[in-house]
Amino acid sequence: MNNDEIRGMSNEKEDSYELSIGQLAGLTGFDVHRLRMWERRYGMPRSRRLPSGHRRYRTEEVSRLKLVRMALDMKLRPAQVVPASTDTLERLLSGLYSKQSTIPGFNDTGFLVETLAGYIARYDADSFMQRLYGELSVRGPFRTVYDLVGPFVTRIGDGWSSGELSIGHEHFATNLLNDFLGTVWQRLNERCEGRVCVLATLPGERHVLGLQMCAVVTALAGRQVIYLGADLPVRETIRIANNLRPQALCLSLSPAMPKPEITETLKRLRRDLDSGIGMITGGRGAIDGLTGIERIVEFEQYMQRLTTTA
Ligand code: B12
Repeated sequence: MNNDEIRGMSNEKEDSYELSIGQLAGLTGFDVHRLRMWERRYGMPRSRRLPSGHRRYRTEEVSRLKLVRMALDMKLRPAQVVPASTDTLERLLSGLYSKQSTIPGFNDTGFLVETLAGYIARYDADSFMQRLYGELSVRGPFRTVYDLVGPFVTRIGDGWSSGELSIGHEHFATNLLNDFLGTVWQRLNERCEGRVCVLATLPGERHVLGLQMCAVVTALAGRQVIYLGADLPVRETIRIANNLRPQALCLSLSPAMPKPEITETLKRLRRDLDSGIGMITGGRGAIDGLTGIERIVEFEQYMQRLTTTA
């Protein structure tokens, strides 16, 4: 089944039970027979029946069942985990993972990303923010952005493409992340006395999460962030940058924008920016090989670039 078909099916019935058993099986990797068997045996995953007799599941079941899979992989018994609520599964898994966190190379990102996705599926903003701030206090800003927020954004994008999450979920998640990342870099920025970096996107670009992540790393590198956000006219970006004379103009580019348009606009920016101002681009829409414009893929490299050059 392709993405359009999946989306079409979930739009057939606009209520909170959005997934058919086939969709749920496809999205969680548990086969249809097992899902039916578990419902008979444990009453979960709970479904609602349409007049035709077909089952419909809440979209939250996907992240709950992904946690069930993680718990089964950790050798817990189906009777213990299949009927458990998402909260119970999170507590169980947090306990198990924290015991293992001392093992070198151990990584619990998958569990955390799934937990965050579960909060989004349930529109639970409080738990989502609490969890992110909790991780921030343990991991610090760089690792939270790099290890957690990046993979989480990808998870939300994939959830939307597969029909698991609605566009409303995606907007809900994006707005919460915007608040979180904005608060993090603004706090760091208060203490920055280093050179300025101007952060912007190109006209027409509405994706700003990459830019917000970039702002956190910029402030961590001790640079003062001047955040211009999305969709500013090029003329204005040039005027501000030439006035402020930053170390660099840093641009976040998504793949949604047409490449020829990006290339033209970047060339124009480079031509009209003072030559002493660096130009750094990042994000999946960034383009290699343009004279005087650096493309940086990883935030580690970006941090290094800002801190090792004046
Ligand atoms: C959230 C989102 C939206 C939101 C954005 C809200 C907001 N305020 O930001 C909304 C709903 C508005 C949206 C709209 C659209 N979107 Co959208 N969106 C996404 C989503 C889920 C996340 C995008 C994001 O923020 N990524 C930012 C970061 C996390 O990712 P990244 O670019 O890979 O960057 C990494 C690094 O490179 C680095 N980085 C980023 N910037 C910088 C900068 C510097 C200097 C450095 C050093 C590093 C760096 O940070 C990241 C770390 O992992 C993606 C799916 C995805 N998996 O990315 C689709 C996605 C980008 N969107 C897509 C599309 C098609 C669109 C629309 C055209 C849809 C439509 N038909 O309207 C519009 C276009 C709007 C526009 N004109 O810009 C496609 C693009 C595909 C393509 N190749 O064309 C994607 C990939 C989804 C998909 N799989 O189809 N979108």
